[in-house]
Amino acid sequence: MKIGFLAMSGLRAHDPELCKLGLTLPGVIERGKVIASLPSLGLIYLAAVTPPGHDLRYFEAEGDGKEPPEVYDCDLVAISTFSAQVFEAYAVADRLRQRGVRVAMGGLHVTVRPEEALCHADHVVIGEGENVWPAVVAAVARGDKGQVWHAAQYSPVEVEELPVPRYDLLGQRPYNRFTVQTTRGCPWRCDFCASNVMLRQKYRKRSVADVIRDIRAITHLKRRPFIEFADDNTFVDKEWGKELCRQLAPLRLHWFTETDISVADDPELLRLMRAAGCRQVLVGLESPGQSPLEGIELKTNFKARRARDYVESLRRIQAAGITANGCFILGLDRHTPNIFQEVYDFALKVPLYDVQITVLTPFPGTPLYDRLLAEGRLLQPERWDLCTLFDVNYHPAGMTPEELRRGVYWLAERLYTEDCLLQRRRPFFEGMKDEG
Ligand code: B12
Repeated sequence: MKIGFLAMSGLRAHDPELCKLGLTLPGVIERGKVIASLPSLGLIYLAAVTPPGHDLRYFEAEGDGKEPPEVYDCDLVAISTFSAQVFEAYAVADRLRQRGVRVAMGGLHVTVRPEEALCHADHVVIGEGENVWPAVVAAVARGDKGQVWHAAQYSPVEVEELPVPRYDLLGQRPYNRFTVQTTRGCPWRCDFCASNVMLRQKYRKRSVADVIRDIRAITHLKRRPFIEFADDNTFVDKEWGKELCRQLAPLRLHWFTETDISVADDPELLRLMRAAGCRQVLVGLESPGQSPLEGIELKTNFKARRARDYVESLRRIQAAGITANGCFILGLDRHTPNIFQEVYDFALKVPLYDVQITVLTPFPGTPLYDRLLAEGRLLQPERWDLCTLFDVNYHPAGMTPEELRRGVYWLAERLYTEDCLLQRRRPFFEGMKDEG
């Protein structure tokens, strides 16, 4: 069969005022360019586990959600879904099926809304795809009728056994960065976490040798790629992290990852990360003060406990020559309209090289979604297209939706100007100069 893997690319946001701001603020434009073009790692993993004998192609539907005409030559098309683009993905699936192409859908969104997806796809996969995908392909080849597949009914995905993703299928698209996974999951279970539905298993680390093997495969396609680790929390295990860095260093690459604030506790790890080419760590701080962080995790209270040393920890990371991208969620239950000024002050106090502000977003499948639905606080339930992290779709507890929107504009207009970027970044570069 001819099998197509169709990723939905580009970023999404609907709030017109914020979109207008995004087009003008230097800090937003810069970040948008960096991440707008990343390949779908999930789909190239599926390609890697597809049984031999099929002709495989990778496609991307661009930011406008339009599929390239070549997908219609396929017998089967696998589509990966996030909530924000799922209506676009359903529309593509409908068009494909009208033209006789069979469609399989998987990914974060359909994992929690399989019945909804079954109205648009022949096959819908719940959970991690690697171990169930060969069975889906076999079923389509036999002409079986469509169904919902549960990954949990297949042997669990052993991350130590993952093959090299099929980076070679990506072709000549001008990607800024290539994604590699070193770990799956996160020990902290935040109630809003949008990766939550895939995090139900325990935290899993891959073998360092396999990670290096995958990066080498990328370097065959692009000599010095920038690597983005598509992890939820890379450096939970510090000793494993040090070994990863030691083996990365000889490759002389630059990379970015997401991790929690505890990297700052280990000076040797920070030194090895820098030497291994780490350029930035993205850390979910969520809120500058302790109180709003109380109870956001289902089992632990890690972030609330760490909040009091956030400033010092971030300074240690940046003093090691690694820029920090501090992420804040605006509109947590204990946030009042003061939060916007507090985040601004915090960002300048550290000062943070990069800051990401997003609004609390009830993604389907999260405890947050269920709670807000039960409390009658969702503005438009099931408007999945609003799950962008930028569109307000709930009643915050400590302000009105409009106050939250206005506060985000206010803060964005201050954090992302040329002046503020300079103010936040100059100390980092000066620190590097002092180091010689
Ligand atoms: C890379 C990335 C992107 C890339 C995506 C590139 C692409 N074309 O796919 C870009 C930059 C385009 C992007 C955009 C957005 N992203 Co993003 N992104 C990520 C990131 C960092 C890594 C994803 C990844 O590679 N995971 C690893 C792979 C292996 O896992 P996976 O994709 O889930 O795939 C597995 C399973 O889901 C399943 N599977 C997936 N697809 C399919 C299909 C079939 C047929 C089958 C059988 C199985 C299957 O099998 C795979 C292997 O096990 C995550 C955060 C994170 N750390 O995970 C956020 C994340 C996925 N993004 C998120 C969001 C919110 C967005 C945006 C809405 C942001 C915005 N406002 O624009 C947009 C969405 C617009 C769009 N185009 O879809 C949320 C998604 C939440 C959700 N439930 O929908 C996440 C979780 C971040 C977060 N914590 O908030 N993103």
